[in-house]
Amino acid sequence: MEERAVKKQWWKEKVVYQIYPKSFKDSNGDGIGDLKGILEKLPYLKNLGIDMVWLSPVYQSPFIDQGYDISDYYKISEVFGTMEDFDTLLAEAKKLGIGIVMDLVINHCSSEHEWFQKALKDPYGEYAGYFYFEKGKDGNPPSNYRSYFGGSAWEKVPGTDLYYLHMFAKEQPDLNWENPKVKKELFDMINWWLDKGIAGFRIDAIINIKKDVNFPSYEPDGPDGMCACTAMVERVDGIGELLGELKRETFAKRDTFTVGEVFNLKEGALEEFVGEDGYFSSMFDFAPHMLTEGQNGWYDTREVTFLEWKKTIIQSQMECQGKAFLSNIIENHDEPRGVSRYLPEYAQNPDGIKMLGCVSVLLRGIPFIYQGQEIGMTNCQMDSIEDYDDIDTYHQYREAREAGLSDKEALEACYRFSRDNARTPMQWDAGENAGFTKGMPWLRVNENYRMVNVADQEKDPGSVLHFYRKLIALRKSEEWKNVFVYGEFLPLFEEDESLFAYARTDGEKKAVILANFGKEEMTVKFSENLGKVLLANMYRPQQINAREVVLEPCEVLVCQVCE
Ligand code: TEU
Ligand code: CA
Repeated sequence: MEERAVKKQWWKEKVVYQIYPKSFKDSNGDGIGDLKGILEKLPYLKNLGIDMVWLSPVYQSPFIDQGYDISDYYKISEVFGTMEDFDTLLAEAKKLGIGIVMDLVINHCSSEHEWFQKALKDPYGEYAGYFYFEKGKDGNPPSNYRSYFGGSAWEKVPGTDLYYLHMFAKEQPDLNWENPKVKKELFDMINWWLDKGIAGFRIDAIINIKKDVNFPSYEPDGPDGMCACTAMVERVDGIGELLGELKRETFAKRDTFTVGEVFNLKEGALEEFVGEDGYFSSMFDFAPHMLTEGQNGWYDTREVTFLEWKKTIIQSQMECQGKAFLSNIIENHDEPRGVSRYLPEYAQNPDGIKMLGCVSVLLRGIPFIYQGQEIGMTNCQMDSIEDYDDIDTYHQYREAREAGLSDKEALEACYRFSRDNARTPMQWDAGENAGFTKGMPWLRVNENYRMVNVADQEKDPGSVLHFYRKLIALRKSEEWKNVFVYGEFLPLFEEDESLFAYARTDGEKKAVILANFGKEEMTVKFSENLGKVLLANMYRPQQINAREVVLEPCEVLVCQVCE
């Protein structure tokens, strides 16, 4: 395909690391990660080759949804430290050339936010207009929307015949983006954080901010007679006006990096959202994650084949080639560990883990690495639902039990898909609590921390950690960054059911990535000559100098191709 020139922009050349502060490093022994703990680990992140760090929310919050329920946008939760701690982290990170990306949660706030408290005190007053306070219908909620966390998306306003909308928890009332006062409050807050010198924002659940204020009900999609609230989100028009205004009033005033958490994007809206002049710099490619979406929840997800997963990634790459820059992940704080999800049992070993990481990080787009991914952290088997601490996991467990699954079966679904798989404490060493805390960790440490931890992998040049360092260094190297950052993505052997292969080229140089996800060794034949080996997870000479190569199971090979 004719490759349109892709504008060079600073954030396109970066590698981003997502920190879930609550589970990263505890500095004061209360069992909860904090800002001082992150400060302590900045040299580790620098050494990994990280350029930007996205912090999941650290604002004041009652932690109903682990901080995605903000009660004061201008305050750091005392759980994580103080605003001085934040300012120190920001400054020290900057000294190391690391930008801080904050999490922007503006579809909803916490029910403890003063705006909502004022609205409850006067349900017909000014602050009720900051939310959606709607009359019920015949003693029922205004519509049959189900929230993401189960149950009606409408909650009674005490002492009235009104309900308020909450697409997430009832403690997360949706903000009314039709209200100019709400937009002004939010834009002022965003600019206040940008004025502090942060590098940008990851923007939470942003597709949800536009509502159809008639709140029509839709065909029920489950035995509860409700329909997913996304039924309205997917149908309503007009989000572009809101996002354009958001960008004009905030991000566009500076050279800000923004990455949207966008689900349910309408057909054909890619460039409007993340094209050269899009609302955001980038957005996450969630297509691979959506493959396992169950009809009713985690308990009825379907098996996904390697070929389907590979083709989904290729499709995303081809759709945005020359138009947009997606952000590529294998996991995040809402998803199970990529190693447990995307690697077949026989490949869940250091070679397979390196292979998966390599295939993801060298794609076209911005690589996001989630805390612990760089050492190959895996899902964590819990013994009972009480071992979890996540509102969505409780909800999914309930759904499974109500659908007739046993406790064991429901727990199995949680083991495969719970968000807490990604939220178990970072595994720093083989000591007590994996070196995460000297106190009682807020969430169980994965028992495999004695085998999977930073300290041991630092000492082993053949470890996953050392491989990730080399992988990131290759992507950013003077010699190859133009290829891996700005180069075209060319899928290869697309129909092969075990080989994940693609090329990256900037027209001058070309590299191929060959990954054998199969159980057997395979011979790959090329029309061009495989030359210099750029990266490998198994022994390879400096040069291949051949047009064919035999790959072991779980072997990944990156090499230059010459005509
Ligand atoms: O998630 C938004 C979102 O789309 C959710 O449906 C997500 O898929 C769900 O949480 C999966 O269990 C964002 C945050 O990433 C998530 O942690 C928050 O719970 C949610 O918004 C509400 O702020
Ligand atoms: Ca702490």
